[in-house]
Order: sequence, then structure tokens, then C-alpha cells
Amino acid sequence: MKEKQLRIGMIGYGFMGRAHSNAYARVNQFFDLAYQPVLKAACARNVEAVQKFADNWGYESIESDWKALIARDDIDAIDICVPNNLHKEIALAAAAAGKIILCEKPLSMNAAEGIEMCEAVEKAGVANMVWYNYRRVPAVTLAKQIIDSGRLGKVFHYRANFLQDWTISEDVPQGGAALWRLDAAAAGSGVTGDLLAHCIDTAIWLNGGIRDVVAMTETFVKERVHADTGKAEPVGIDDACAFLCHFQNNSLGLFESTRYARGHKALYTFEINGEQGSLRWDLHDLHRLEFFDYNDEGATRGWRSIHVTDHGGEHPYMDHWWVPGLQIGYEHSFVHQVADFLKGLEDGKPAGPTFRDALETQRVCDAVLDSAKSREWKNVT
Ligand code: SOE
Repeated sequence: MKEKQLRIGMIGYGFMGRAHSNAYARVNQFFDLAYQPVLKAACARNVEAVQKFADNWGYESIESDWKALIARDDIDAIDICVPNNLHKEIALAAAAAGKIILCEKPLSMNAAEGIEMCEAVEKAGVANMVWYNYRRVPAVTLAKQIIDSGRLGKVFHYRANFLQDWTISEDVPQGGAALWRLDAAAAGSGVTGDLLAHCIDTAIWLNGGIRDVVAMTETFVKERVHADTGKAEPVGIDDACAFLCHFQNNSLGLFESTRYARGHKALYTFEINGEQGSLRWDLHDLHRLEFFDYNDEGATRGWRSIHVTDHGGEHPYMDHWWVPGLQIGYEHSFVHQVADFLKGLEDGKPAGPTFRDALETQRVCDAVLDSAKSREWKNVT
């Protein structure tokens, strides 16, 4: 056990609770860091389920009330892995108790809540981060390095998609485990906050801030049985959303997300086109980055497919894993995020995205939803 421990209190035990727990458990085996996460307690209302989760991942104890978890002296960091409508209340209480906070995306239901959360962590002076994990896929991090080196030149276009197909059936209920994503009261929005938020976070990171947007949304299934009432209730989320935008660097953005793209499970793609080159990435082939460099010699110029698995510092994060050419996957992006967060604690340089960074994404989501409602261009304010 390392001298510096980060004692984790995990709230929630779903898909993200598992992804984060896996990252905490593995990070020190692959990264040489001063800090070590300790899985201290897992918390959820369902005692039987949370005990099973705790046993599986090696949490030392459980709590059934998040307030009791936050009150514990043996917890340094609270990880929020519960539906979006609970993020704010938990984060405010955790900040007031001086806890470090790692919050699942999106930061909040809307920007107004996000502002309160930023103010709370900044006032308390506690380290904070939001789990926009795709930044830490090595191919995406490499895209950032190429863009920052200036090799694309002036950027003209950014486009991104996040396509799924799991809610096409009218029989899928809203509310309850995982399906709270279909319940506006728990999620705040549909694909905008759940999927486009990822695309927006990556886009801002790679291409800078977004100035204004014009959007359309659609709710294809108007009523679904609600898990709480057992009755058909109106659906308040956006099933699909597309928007256009201007970035602050004057490039044009085009974004689309839906849960009705039959055949696509989690097709997150982005492409960026600059005067001197273009980049393209696809989550279904996540270890590859496509790069077109206009400065290549003319006769052999073309799209190259970089297998982002090399060592010797060539490719981000990969020195920590296997041998060159052997690829890693989705779960490693979370391990990288924890590694960067722990290094940030060690160096006193917080790793992003912080709450403040994630608030920017929230502001864009708000503008997108406002625009879809009013059918007008909206500034990101
Ligand atoms: C929704 O299906 C979901 O699980 C999102 O909630 C995640 O953030 C995304 O990474 C994958 O899809």
C-alpha cells in the first residue's frame, strides 16, 4: 500500500460504478504514482445489491445513505455515479464536507445547477473532475496533440455523431436502473445530455469554445410505462438531436445524436478538417486515428490509419500497457483518467475536465435545447 491513499466513497453501483471501480483497482498496477485509491465504501439504497457490488469490487464497507457516507472521516473522495438529478445535492454536500469529488457526466441537469456546483467546489477548494472519459482514449489524445502542434492549420469544420439504437422499441420503460436515462425528471434531457455531451466535451477540448447553435430535437416515442407508477407517462426527453454551431475560431460544427439509428450500438465518431490536414476517429475502432496530411508528398498523399499502440513516448498512455501493436479498450480510458487525476493531486495541477470545464459543455447543451424549443439560433451564454 502506498503512503498517500485516496479513500474512495462510491455512490451508485451501475455501469459507471463498475467502470470507475475497475479504474481505481487497476491504476497502480500500470502507473507509477504517489497516490493509491482505496475502495473504502460503496453506497446505495438497495443494501443487498450494494453489498454484492462491494464484495465483487473489494469495497471494505457499505452505506445505504449518501449523507452518512459523506459524514465519514475515513473517506477522502466521493465518486458520484447516480442519476443526473442527484448530482448537485450530493456534490454540494460533499464539497461542504471538504471531500474531493469525481462526478459522472454530465455535470448536472442544466447550467444553472452546474454553476452552483462549480462555486461550491471552488469555495471549498476541493479537487474535482467530471468523467468525460473519451478524452483519454489514446487515439483521441493523439488527435489533441496533432491539433495543438498546428499541423491541421486553420480549422474549417468539426463534425461528430453519437448513434445508438437501444430505445426503438416502445416497450422499453422509463425510470429505474439504467432506464432513468429515458426519464426527464432524472436525466434532465435525453441524447443531448447523455451522448452529445461527450461529443461537445471532446469538441471543445480539441477545437475550442462554441459560440452559438441552432438545433432540432425529436421524441419518437411519446409515452412509455414509468417504472415508478407502472403507468404509461409522457416521455419528456429528446430521443434524437442534431445541431449546427459556430466555434469561437470561426469553424463550423455539425453534431448528431440519436438512439434510433438501427444497427448502431455506440457509434461515436468525429472528424476535423483544417487547411493543412484532417483527422477522423471512430469509437468502434478506437485504437485507430485516421490522418490526412496535405503536406505529404503529392503522389503518395492519402488518408493514413495510425494504429495508436506504439511505445517510446510515441503514443499517449501506451508505454504503460503491453507491447507495441497490442491494443487496449474502452475501460482503459477510465484508468487513464484516474491516473491523470492522481498525478494532478501529486503535482498540485488539477487534471481536467474540472467542474468548471464541464460547465462549458452544460452551457452548450442548454443552448441546444433552447434552440430546438424556440427554433432559433441561440448564443452559448
Ligand atoms: C448510454 O447508453 C451510454 O451508456 C452513456 O450514458 C455513456 O456516457 C456513453 O459513454 C455510452 O452510452
